[in-house]
Amino acid sequence: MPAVPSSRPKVLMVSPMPEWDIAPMREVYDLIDLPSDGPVGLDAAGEIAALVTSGGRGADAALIEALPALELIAVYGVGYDKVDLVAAARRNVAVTNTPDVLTADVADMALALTLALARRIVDGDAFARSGAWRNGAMPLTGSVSGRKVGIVGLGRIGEAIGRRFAGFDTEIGYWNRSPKPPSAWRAFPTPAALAAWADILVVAVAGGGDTIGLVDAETIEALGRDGLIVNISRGTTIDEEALIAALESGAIAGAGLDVFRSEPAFDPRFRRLSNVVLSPHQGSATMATRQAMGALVRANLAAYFAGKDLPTPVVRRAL
Ligand code: 8YV
Repeated sequence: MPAVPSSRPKVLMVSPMPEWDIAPMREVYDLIDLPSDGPVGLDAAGEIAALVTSGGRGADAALIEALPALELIAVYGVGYDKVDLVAAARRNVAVTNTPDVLTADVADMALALTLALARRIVDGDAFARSGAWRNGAMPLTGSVSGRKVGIVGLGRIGEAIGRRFAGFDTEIGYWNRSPKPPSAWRAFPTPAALAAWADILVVAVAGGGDTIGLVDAETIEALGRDGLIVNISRGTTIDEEALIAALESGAIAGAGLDVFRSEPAFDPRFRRLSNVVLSPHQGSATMATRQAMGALVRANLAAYFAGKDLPTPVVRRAL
């Protein structure tokens, strides 16, 4: 018997999502996985009105152009730097993301990396496990409390990071592209000026073309030999070559990194450095947050297919 064409909306899954999102989505939509060689061989390409993608994968111009019926790109993440917004606008495609629900966990990760780095938690764990402790104490570490923390990018996540650091009796400074209302936190005119003042530089700025290499060699060197750098934003926001050079030469003391220029196959030189704490892009990766992110992706899809206002649009469709 020939297959009866389905009248359910077709949704292209560009990146995998947890089963707790897939199962309810499968009840309503025909989910189509993007083939590993791209959209070219997709039979249903002309019927796909919405796609779901991760922050890391996004949707490039070739994918957008290959889907003539596309009207919605739902990003499972707050960062939409990998979505080609120009191509999306050209085709009048709406874009949604998952802001707010991940702010707390990503901010927590910035603190976790800072503490792990300064207090050498990972080294301490290895030291205790190896039995080395029996032969003497581990070398002393550095404080976080009372230090000067500079935040690059004072958006929702940057502010949440600042609030957390305030609990550590730190002085807080920041650089932000646009001015912020006056507060007890000190504003700096450039990332380099902020780094020259700070002991710990936390990068929380959005990714994308505007911020590639924003934390450059000058900024990294300005931090100084005792300086620590923590990145929970995107690998692109720091000049990674300059960062590796500074870590190798001791121009800065260390780095806590949740993101890398190339993920997951990050630069192997990081693995050889003893002054880094590496995290495999775990900022939003808790059960509760991933469930909330998935719910928001599903809410955006549902609203789109019902013709209602999108709950968390980055870009709306022009009518
Ligand atoms: C996710 C992220 O790792 O929100 C973002 O921009 O980078 C992360 O929360 C990713 O999008 C989940 O797939």
